[in-house]
Parts: sequence; structure tokens; C-alpha cells
Amino acid sequence: MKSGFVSIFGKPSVGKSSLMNTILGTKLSIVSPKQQTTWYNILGVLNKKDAQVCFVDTPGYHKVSKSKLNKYLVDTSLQSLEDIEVVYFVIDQSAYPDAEYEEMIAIVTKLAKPIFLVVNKLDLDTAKRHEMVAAPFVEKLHPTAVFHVSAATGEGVTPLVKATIDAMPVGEPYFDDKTLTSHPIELIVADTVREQLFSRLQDELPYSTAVVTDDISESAKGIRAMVSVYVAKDSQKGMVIGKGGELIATIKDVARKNLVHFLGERVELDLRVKVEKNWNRKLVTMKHFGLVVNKK
Ligand SMILES: Nc1nc2c(ncn2[C@@H]2O[C@H](COP(=O)(O)OP(=O)(O)OP(=O)(O)O)[C@@H](O)[C@H]2O)c(=O)[nH]1
Ligand SMILES: [Mg+2]
Repeated sequence: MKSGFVSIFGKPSVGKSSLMNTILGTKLSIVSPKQQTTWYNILGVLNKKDAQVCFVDTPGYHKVSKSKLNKYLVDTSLQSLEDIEVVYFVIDQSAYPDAEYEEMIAIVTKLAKPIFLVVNKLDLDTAKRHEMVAAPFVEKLHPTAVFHVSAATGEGVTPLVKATIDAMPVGEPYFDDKTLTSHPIELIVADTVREQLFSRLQDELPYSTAVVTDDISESAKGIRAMVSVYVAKDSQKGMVIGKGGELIATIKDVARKNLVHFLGERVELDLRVKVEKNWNRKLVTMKHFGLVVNKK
């Protein structure tokens, strides 16, 4: 038996969550066209006959600004690099090694662990530039191997998974073979709602909304979840609710359907929009929403 951990590291929006979902064959992590969609390190366990690979989907690494949320996201991304066997350094087919990438390359090469350079979004590469895009990263990262993949179509993912299993050390599984994730149901529910906020709200608003599952109960009738959507200003409440409550109704409807699909159970969702003034500027409220890094 082989087993080990893989961090899926990269800038925002390169397709890290999409890639993990494609590898696992299920939509565990939320995905959106906006940057910084993922807010937690999310464990996704792949069980094969003779191997268990524990993937960690991570928030996108970016230059830290003054924002406390940005700092939290970057700290979380860096934390994913501890105690792993392999790093996926994920770029997309439009990447070039800018200053942020130089920082990331220094961080990852210092780990002295096998690096898999994963060039994603191959389906968008109509000009066949992906080898050229990879070249400067290959030179700087000295990766163990390079993979050109499309998380959207699944192209190239099978050889990537095979090489990942080959790179795992011999060892007993970390989780039983029914385990998909250690991410609690409360966070999966909250994230599924947040995914809709990210897909449907504009500008800075997604980064000013936090979602918390206040209560969850399970019965023969299915799952019932009470969820609060917090905004940072009074004026944002109306924007999330929308004209005549239309937007929040759509958010609730789509999130509920996605949860039914993922959990395979009936789901009742109660969504309340609340104002928690400047929550994203206060560490104490961020902590309340689970947005803190527990440093060792
Ligand atoms: N065409 C194409 N689009 C992709 C592919 N992979 C991801 N995307 C799209 O790219 C966008 C970002 O994908 P995510 O998986 O959320 O990216 P991420 O790296 O997890 O982003 P953060 O969580 O914000 O760091 C979404 O609109 C995806 O649908 C791909 O292989 N091909
Ligand atoms: Mg993500």
C-alpha cells in the first residue's frame, strides 16, 4: 500500500479546485470565475486499490495586501505545504514568471520535495503555446515532471494521477476507504452557498460576504441547515437580497440543488442575510467565521 499528501498550490483562478474535483470525480471544492474563491485547505481523498492519495486544495497564493482576508488566504495556502509528499505547482496556459511567481518558486523549491508542474486549461490552448508557457517554469522550478492537463475536459489527468501514486511512499492509509474529505458538513453547506455568492455578486462584494452554518440537523426527511450570510456594511444587504428578494432566492435555490446533488439527500436550506459591520477588518469576527490560521 502507498499513501501520502499532495498540496495543490498555485495562484488564484488557475483551476486548482477544478483539478481536484476532476481527479476525485466529484465536486467537493467550490469553483468560480472570480479570484480567491477557495478560502480553506480542503482535503480530498482518492482511494485506489493499492494507494491512497490525500489531496489538499488550497486558496490561491497572491501578493499580500493590507487586507486581513488576503493575509489569511496566503497563510492558509502556505500552511498546505507542511507535511506533504508532493507539490503540484499549478499554472494555466497563460502564465508567465512574474515577481509573484518568483516568490512562489522560491517557497516551493525550498521544500526540497518532488514538484509536479501542472499546466492547466489545455483546452483553451488553441495556439499550442503550452510547452512554451511551461519552459521558464521548468528552468526555475526543476520539477520532477511536467503535466499538461485540462481540468475541464479531463485530458492529461490520468497520467498525472498515475505519476502521483508512483511518487507516494509505502505506507498505510491515513483515512478509511469511505472517506472523501475531513471538511465538515457545516463548511460544505456554507461553501456551497458562498459559491453562488461568488458567481452572482460583482466587484468587492464576494469578499465582503462570509457564510456560516448556524445549525444543521439530519432526520429521515433529509438535512435541514440554517445558514447566515454576513455582509460588512448595511448598504450591502440589499445587494445580496436583490430586488424583491429575487437574488437571494436564486442563490438559495441553486445552492440547495447543488447540495442535493452532492449529498444525495433531501436538503432544506434556510438563508438569512445579516450585517456584521466590518467583519473582514476585525480579527475577532474573522475568527468567529473560522477565518484564522492556527499557527503551530
Ligand atoms: N477552460 C477551462 N477552464 C477552467 C479549467 N480549469 C478551471 N477552469 C475555470 O477557471 C476558473 C477558476 O477555476 P477554479 O478551479 O475555481 O480556480 P482556483 O485555482 O481553485 O481558484 P481560487 O480558489 O480562487 O484560487 C473557473 O471559471 C473554472 O471553470 C480548464 O481546464 N479549462
Ligand atoms: Mg479554488
